[in-house]
Amino acid sequence: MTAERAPTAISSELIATLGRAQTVTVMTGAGVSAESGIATFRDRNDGLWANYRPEDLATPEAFERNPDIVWNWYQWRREQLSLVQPNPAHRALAALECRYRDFTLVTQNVDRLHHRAGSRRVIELHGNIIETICHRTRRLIELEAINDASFVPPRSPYHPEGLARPNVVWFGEALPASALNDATAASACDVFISIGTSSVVQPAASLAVLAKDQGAALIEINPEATPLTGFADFVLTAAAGVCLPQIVERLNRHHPKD
Ligand code: BV8
Repeated sequence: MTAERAPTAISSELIATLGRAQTVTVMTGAGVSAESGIATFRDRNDGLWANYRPEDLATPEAFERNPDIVWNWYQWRREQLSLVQPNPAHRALAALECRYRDFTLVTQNVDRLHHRAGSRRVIELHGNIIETICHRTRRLIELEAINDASFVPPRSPYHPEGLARPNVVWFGEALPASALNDATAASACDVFISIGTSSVVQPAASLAVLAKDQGAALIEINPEATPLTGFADFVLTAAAGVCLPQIVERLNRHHPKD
């Protein structure tokens, strides 16, 4: 456990950097959904799933071995999602998008809370758990159309041995080429803000360093230090739901939208 880091203030230089930026790219991880009550990947799994590590469940091998256990884990996560709302961090990012002609939100999260908060230009690097696909053909499945409760997971209508699975990218699976290409292109920006990610999962974690190598000012927002902290130009040791609304408020005050 890293030592408790004192919260850092939002400097006027950070606000000025965002105020004069033309292109802004944001990368979010599970920490942005933490204040909605969604456990992060590196939080301990509670209750029902306490004996499992996400890395052991979010893989094609785990699904081949125990499709019912993996399916039920995602059903539990979908249920958790149906009970929560976007938090002030999600809403602040939707407001930030309106300030810039060229703003891209790249997320590792699969919960679609950015969409529910009103963000429009969202690149989902790891898919989403709202949609269901056939694990053999990868065709989208309308779950309602096949909700045959006698099978867990439901059988796919598209392949005799097909099973329903969430439309996420599992560890060991390739990211959607179009999403990765668009996110890589968006790393060429004036400011890159990395929020609520442990910066461990690849290739997502390399985008922040790529942005910095191309001349972007790099901001990290996270209550804890990560492998990215040493590269960042600005480090905000804070919860996203606390500091993002403050950033938006100060930008609107000192750099009103033209
Ligand atoms: C691939 C969907 C290749 C599933 C997820 C180098 C290059 C390429 C690959 C690798 C590589 N090294 C290793 C790999 C393999 C692997 C990998 O990265 N492993 C890690 C564990 C080392 N990568 C892959 O397998 C990727 N695929 O590379 O394929 C390939 C190419 C061709 C053909 C075949 C294969 C696929 C990775 C995608 C995995 N899927 N999600 C699901 O969700 O069920 S990743 C999963 O982790 C989530 O999406 C999550 O978002 C993501 C990253 O974690 P974080 O978001 O950072 O969450 P975490 O809990 O770790 O951290 C939360 C942070 O928030 C903390 O820092 C905390 O301090 C902070 N926080 C807490 N509260 C707050 C907060 N911050 C702000 N405010 C708060 N209130």
